[in-house]
Amino acid sequence: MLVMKQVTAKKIIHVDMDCFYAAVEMRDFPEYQNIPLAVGGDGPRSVLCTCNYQARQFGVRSAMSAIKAKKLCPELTIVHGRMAVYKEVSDHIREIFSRYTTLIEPLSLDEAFLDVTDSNQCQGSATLMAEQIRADIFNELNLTASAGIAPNKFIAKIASDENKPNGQCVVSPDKVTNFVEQLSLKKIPGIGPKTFQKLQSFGFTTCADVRASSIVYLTTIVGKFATSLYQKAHGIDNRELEISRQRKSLAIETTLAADIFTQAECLLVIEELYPKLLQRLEKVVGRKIVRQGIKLKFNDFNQTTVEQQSLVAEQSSFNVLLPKAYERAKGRGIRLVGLTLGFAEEDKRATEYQDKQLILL
Ligand code: TTP
Ligand code: MG
Repeated sequence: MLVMKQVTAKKIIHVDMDCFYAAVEMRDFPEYQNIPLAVGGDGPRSVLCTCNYQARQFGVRSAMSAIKAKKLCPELTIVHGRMAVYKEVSDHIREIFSRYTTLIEPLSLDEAFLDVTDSNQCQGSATLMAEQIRADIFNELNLTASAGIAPNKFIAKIASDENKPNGQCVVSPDKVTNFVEQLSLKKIPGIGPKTFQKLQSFGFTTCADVRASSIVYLTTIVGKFATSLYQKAHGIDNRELEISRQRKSLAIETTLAADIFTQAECLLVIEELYPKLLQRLEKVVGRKIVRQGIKLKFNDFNQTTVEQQSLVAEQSSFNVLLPKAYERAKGRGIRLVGLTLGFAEEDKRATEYQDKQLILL
């Protein structure tokens, strides 16, 4: 007798806070509430972390230079971030998530995937759970969040952006095809402006275009990324949640007050950064270093990284990596210097969510 195993679709919620840092500032300082506001440095060379929706109406965006933002929106107020407060809010939203499921994959301070497939809350309705989570966040923290509800992480993440701010979007399994067909390839994680341009030059703009093609042909354009792209265009994403996302690297960097042009100046910056890197490393417990690297950003905003295998964080090795990175400057000024360490992958069950995970083992 043939036994059919019924495969039920997963229920994934992606929650993402609305203009997170800026929203916290508006909440805590009412004078910021009705004005275009950004969080970041306000020096001539600094970039914005984020901005509120009023500022976005002027075209201001995250990661934009303060200068450009001010040009677009002269009345923009830029305030410094308060990381400790954002971290506290983040801990609180994670506690809210944990009321609905133990399967949580935080992506950053303000966003996380939740797998609620087996959760009994809200009669098992992921849509209602997302509404309830957003209501909890609003009632307890006076902040708004948006959510995407879908059968996999890829669709849930894109869906959470659809009805931002303070909205949610449900893509049920039978709606996945419709949802992806109209989707611009720009929205697929991993497709940056350059790859998008390239795909467009070959006539691919939406997922529908990719669906009509083949992996073999796509490989000639985007190489190894073709299979993943083809699957995504079909709404397929079989990735499980990574329950304890481990830090893969540690980095410290500094944007310089003025561009520098010589290796000697870079060495001085490394000397300054290195003790700070060690300070941060002290807080990373029990991780094995496997790589160290140096990053330079040039005054045309292009950047380069040079890495080497390493088991320790040696300042002398950073110095050794410098000439190779420096020669790529080809006369351009250097506006940022960064040091990075890469860690070995470890047992995924090891960290933050260990206590909750015991139930799952
Ligand atoms: P995002 O969720 O990307 O942005 P957001 O929450 O500000 O806005 P949205 O409503 O579109 O979700 O990032 C979350 C926070 O992370 C953001 O408030 C500030 C910080 N951040 C940076 O510091 N630098 C960056 O380049 C980005 C994109 C975010
Ligand atoms: Mg956000």
